[in-house]
Amino acid sequence: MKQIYEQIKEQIDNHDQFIILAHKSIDLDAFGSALGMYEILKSYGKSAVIVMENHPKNRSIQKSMQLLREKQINIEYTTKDKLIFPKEKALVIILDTNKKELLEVPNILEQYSDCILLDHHIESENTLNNIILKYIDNNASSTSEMITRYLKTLKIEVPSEVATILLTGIVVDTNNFNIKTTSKTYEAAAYLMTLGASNIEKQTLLKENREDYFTRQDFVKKSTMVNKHMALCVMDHNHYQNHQLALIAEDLLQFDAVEASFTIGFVGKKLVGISARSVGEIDVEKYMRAMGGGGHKTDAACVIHTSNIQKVKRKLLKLIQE
Ligand SMILES: [Mn+2]
Repeated sequence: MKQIYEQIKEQIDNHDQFIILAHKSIDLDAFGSALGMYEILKSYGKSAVIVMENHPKNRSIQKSMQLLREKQINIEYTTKDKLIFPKEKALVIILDTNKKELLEVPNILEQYSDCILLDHHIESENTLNNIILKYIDNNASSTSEMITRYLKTLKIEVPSEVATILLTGIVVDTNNFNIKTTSKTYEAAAYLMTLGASNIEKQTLLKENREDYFTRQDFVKKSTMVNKHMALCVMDHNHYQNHQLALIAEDLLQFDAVEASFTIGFVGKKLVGISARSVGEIDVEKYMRAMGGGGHKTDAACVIHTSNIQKVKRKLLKLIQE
């Protein structure tokens, strides 16, 4: 562990400017870890930017950014069309994904040769290669947990709002400390509390509006059991965000007998997504990998280029029956 931190430090020392890059549709785990990394770089006197989409749709991200602004915690953001750091001096730090096509800037490696990656997702054949340093910890609940451990090792103090966002990142990725949660996850959470993370603020960031809640409950109501232990929800023909699919799958896990759940819905034009969740025994990553996606045993997803949602459903049901 210490060795990997030393290797990261070496890379940081070798560069002057840093581009922090996460996956598309940035979520709280990616954003929390990006902020944590930003603080680490700041503590070394380095300048960094976090690459963000133009107008993040995720309300929790909007609220987090607003919270930082209100508390005058200055974070440098940029968008993918404004990456101006010179190639030779910049290091790209990829967080919370290891797949090229999921990156906010998929062709980043063509623009910048120096790149390191910190992630907690399982590697696959599409995992980014040609990277100076890869730190992938599948036992970590979240990238926020990994970065928090790193902060703790370095004894770096971050603003309490950043600690809150990191904690919220862990909460989201563990479905409220239910999946992928180990003693280290709680240790990371405990450390964030000592840095001033607020449970009240955390709840505020996670609050949703009533309409979204009711929409979701309608889909939960329409879900069915596909066998003794698996629930399925097929959404309508409107477009939804990945995290909306995930929330439905997570809701379904709360019910008696449900050990795994799947939500299928449109996430774009001719793009059907599946979000899969498991309480721990059933390996949903296996199913999502077979459908062209990936993730973890307990939370995985895939996206399929098609406008036929029923076909996706049939394919998934067939896989489940096998
Ligand atoms: Mn994550």
